[in-house]
Formats: sequence, C-alpha cells, structure tokens
Amino acid sequence: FKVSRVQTSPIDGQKPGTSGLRKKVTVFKQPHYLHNFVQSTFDALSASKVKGATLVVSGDGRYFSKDAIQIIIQMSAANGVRRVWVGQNGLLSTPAVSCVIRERVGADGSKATGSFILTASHNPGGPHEDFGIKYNMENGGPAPEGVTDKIYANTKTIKEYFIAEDIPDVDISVLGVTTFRGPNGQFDVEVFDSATDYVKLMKSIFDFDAIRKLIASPKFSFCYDALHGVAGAYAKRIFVEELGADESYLLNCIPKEDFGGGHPDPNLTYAKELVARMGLGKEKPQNEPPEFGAAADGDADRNMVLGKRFFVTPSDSVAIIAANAVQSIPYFSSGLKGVARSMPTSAALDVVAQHLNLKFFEVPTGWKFFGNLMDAGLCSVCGEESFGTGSDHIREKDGIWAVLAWLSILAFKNKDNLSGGKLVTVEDIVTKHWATYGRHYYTRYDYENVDAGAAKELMSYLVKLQSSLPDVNKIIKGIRSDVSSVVKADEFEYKDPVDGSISKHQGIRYLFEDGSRLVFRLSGTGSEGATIRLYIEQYMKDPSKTGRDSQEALAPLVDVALKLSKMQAFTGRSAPTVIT
Ligand code: VG1
Ligand code: CO
Repeated sequence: FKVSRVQTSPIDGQKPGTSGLRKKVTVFKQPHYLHNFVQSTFDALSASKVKGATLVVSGDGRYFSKDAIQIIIQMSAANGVRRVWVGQNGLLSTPAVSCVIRERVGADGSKATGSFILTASHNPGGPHEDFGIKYNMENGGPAPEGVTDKIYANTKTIKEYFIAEDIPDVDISVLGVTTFRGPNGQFDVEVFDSATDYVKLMKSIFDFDAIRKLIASPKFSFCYDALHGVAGAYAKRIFVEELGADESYLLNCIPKEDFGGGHPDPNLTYAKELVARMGLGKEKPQNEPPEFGAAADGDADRNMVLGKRFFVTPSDSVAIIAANAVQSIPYFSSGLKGVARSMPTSAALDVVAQHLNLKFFEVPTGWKFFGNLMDAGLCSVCGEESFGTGSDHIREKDGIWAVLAWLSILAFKNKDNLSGGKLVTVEDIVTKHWATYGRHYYTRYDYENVDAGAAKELMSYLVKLQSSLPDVNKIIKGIRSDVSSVVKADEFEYKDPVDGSISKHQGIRYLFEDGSRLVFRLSGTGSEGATIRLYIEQYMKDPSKTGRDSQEALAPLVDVALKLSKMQAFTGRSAPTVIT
C-alpha cells in the first residue's frame, strides 16, 4: 500500500469527556472528523506505542462502527502500526478489550499496547443517534487525563493526517489474518474470536462448577437482558454454553447496530422488558418472576442486578460484593487489597471497608481514576452508582463480571440448601446486609439535554451559595424543618495518591450532619446540550428503619435539593428526564 498525507484543519469540540469522544453519527460522518481524532491520538502517544505496535480496534457494534474500523485500519497502516486485532464482526465489549490488551498473545508472541474502542456506551445507536471513540492504554484502562488533554490539544492544531487509502475493506466477519505490504514493511489485520480470551479470564476468577450447580437447581431461575448490545455475544457463551442456563433465560442477546431502537442503558426506566419480567413493572407479569435478573449497557461494562420484585442499587451492589468476595469468589480468596468508589456513589462501601478494615479510596467519576490504584496494588473491588462495578482483573468496569460475582454469592449462600431448604434470595442477601451495616437510601435525578448556559449558571449559583453555610441552613430550614443541617460544602477535588495528579471541579457537594449528601455534577458523556446529575443520599443505621420505599424516604431531601438549587428556575424543567 501507499501512504497518503492528507491536508486537514482543526474541528471544534473534539474534547474527550468522561469516557472518550461521543457525538451524533452525523457529526462523526463529516469529512475528516474521525480522521482528525485518530491522528491526534496517534500523535499524543509515544512513538513506540505506534510504530511497530499492535493495536486492538473494535467496539459495541453500533451503527458506523464497521466504516470506522476500516478507516482506523487504513490510518494505522499509514502511521506505521505493525498489526491491528479486530474482534469478529468488529465486536468486543469494553471489558473484553481491556482483557485482550492485558491477556492475549498473538501466534508470534505479540502483545497489544493499546486500543481504539468504538462505543457510545449506554447512548442509543443508529444513523441519527450516537457514536463514540476512546483510546485505552497498555494496562487495559482508559487513557488518563494527561493523554486525553494532549489528544484534545492536537485536535486544535492538526494540519495533516496519514492514511493508506488503497488498503481494501478487510472482511471482519471471517476469522484469520490478512497481510499487506507498505513502504515500511508488513502490516497485518487479524480477526479473532470476540469471546475466547474473556471467557478464559472469567473461568480463572470464578468457581464455574459452583455457579453451574446453582443454575441447575429447580429452585433457581434467571434472566439476562443484553438490551441488544454487545453483551449478548458473551452471555450466550458464558451463561448458556459454560454454565448450562436455558437459552430462554436470555433476552435481547443478539447485538444490533441500533440496539433495536432502544436505549441500551440498564436501569429501571430503559430495561423495560426485564423489569416487567422481574415483577417490577406496573403490570403483574404473566409468569412467576425469576429469582435473579440482570442487564447490561451497549458496551457491556455496566450492569443492573435485580432479585424477584427487588431492585439492588449499584452502590449497594458493590458494597455487597466487597463484603462477600473473599468467601464466594476464588480470585479474592487471599483477601482484598482495598476498595474504591466514585465520589457520587453512596457510602455503603465505606461502611464495609471500615468493618473489614480495608483500604478505602474515593475518586472522581469515571473509571480511569481506579486504574492507578489497581496498578499500584491498592484496590481489588470498585464501583460507581451509575451501574458500574468491577475489579482489578482488568481496568474497566465489567457488566458480566458483576453478574458472575452475584451468581457466586448466591451459589455460596445456597451451597447447602439446593437439595433441601429454602433458597436464600437476592432480597434476603440485601436486607441482611442492611441489618448489619445500615442502609444508604439513594437516588439520582438526571436532567438531560438542558441548555448548556443554564446548566453552568446553576452550578456557579451552587458554588456561590457555599460561601455561607449559615445562609444555606437558613434556606434549608425554610424548605423543610425535618432535614438535618449542612456541616460542610465544597467542590470535590482529587489528588491521585499514586501519581500526585490533581483533578478539580469534580462535583458540588453538600454534606449534612446526619451523613446525608447532596451532590450536583455536569455529565461528561452526553452528546448534546448539558446533562445535570443530582445525587441524593441518606444513611439509616437503625435496622428497624431500613425497609422503607426509597423515593418516600428521600422525599424531604429531594425537596430541599430542588428548591435550594432553583432547579426549575434555571432549567425550566419541572421533572427530571430519568430517575434511577
Ligand atoms: C457517566 C457515569 C459515570 C461513568 C461514565 C462512563 O458519566 O456517571 O459514572 O463512568 O458515564 O460510563 P457522566 O460524566 O455522564 O456522569 V459508560 O458505561 O458510558 O462508559
Ligand atoms: Co458502558
């Protein structure tokens, strides 16, 4: 092949957010748009990570992925990359990419040093919906801010990019290696099986025999909803082929470019079919709900865990996994190195860390902050309130791992009563956890696609308000006399304990005397306007008061949050877009 040098000029707005660059497909299809970002990424990496390197290129299979993969292949060749590994049909879940970077060894001993992941995660897909791209590093984790800042700076000065336009489209539906010759030697594209490496890793972490016994028990039933995302490619292999689950347990497990027109976000609003089956919908389901239900987002790094007529909050889920990991999951049998959560995630994990005397870290939103802790051997299990849970087996959150962790806990708790006795259910496990550690009532309100100026004004108003706590408390008492007082308010700032880097403006916090919290943040993953997230939390230690409905228990704090922030006045919205 020949290498062409193409003249280009900077395009506005290519700043990577919480997890890469996410925009409408129509934006990505503009001339040079993807090319500029890919070249800016190559130019932000050290030469050894490009010249002669092995890169993974794949994603959640959303619309425009196939075109993007061919473009990235041509640009990789032109930039001197030695080989590109592509999951069959361009499919690799985000956690599987992380696994492939860390674990896969090519036939000639080659190892990948990075990856372009093509996904907009939980955002809808299709010609008029979202596309996204992000770069992951050699440790399998998202590029840290130092690198994404460099990428962004490059997008603002770019003048040219390199591409090998005469490389024909590679058939990514067929396994095998295609070889090309260029000015600097050989270039290979290898299409490999999307699931093999990941399945192998999961089998090395969990006791598959124990889970198989649970699934085989007539007392147990299960439903997994991939929401037409890439998780389907793994669910069949793991749950059905490896663990013997009935195929009817799988819902929406065939990956689709447009996620069947849905919103591939595993929560009570968007995972409608699963929610109905689990008996959590408005209508009573036709059949008795399964004992266990779970869902994933488009790129399969998120998870939602449900019991029969029972919702497990993601903040509780990570706390419960941490509390039970050592007994239930072989990978952790020698103990946890530490645990971590993102700032807006509830403090349920903190309480477990205190009880078990574990190292504990609170990091800003986004998985990239956990990676440093894990690389330094400080953290084994971590999670976010946004349906993200994971461990140091890779450097991304991992939706299927979380489900296997729950299945392991269920298998362990039921190991003696599968033949006789009553099944210990998801609800039993959670309520027992609350009785031991107390309960963190928790909810998140999202205001999506709000006017960006208005969102900024609301945030500055909240920061200004923080200068006088007596005034804040006066306002609060005027709204509700039954909530406690604010004792501290700030903008969250994080100093990475490993590399000392500082991340500022990571969310506005109001901390109350009784442990309650209000947090306000702007999303960094939206593709249009601004999204305001409001996180509301209240701790209840008294075991006789842990069984309330969460929206009802939190109503006074919600009232305070909305009025204190003048949400409606600033945004014109009388209700949030989504409540989780
Ligand atoms: C959201 C979540 C955050 C998560 C991020 C990426 O970010 O709040 O917890 O890490 O999405 O997840 P933001 O900036 O919109 O709040 V995914 O599954 O979209 O890669
Ligand atoms: Co995701």
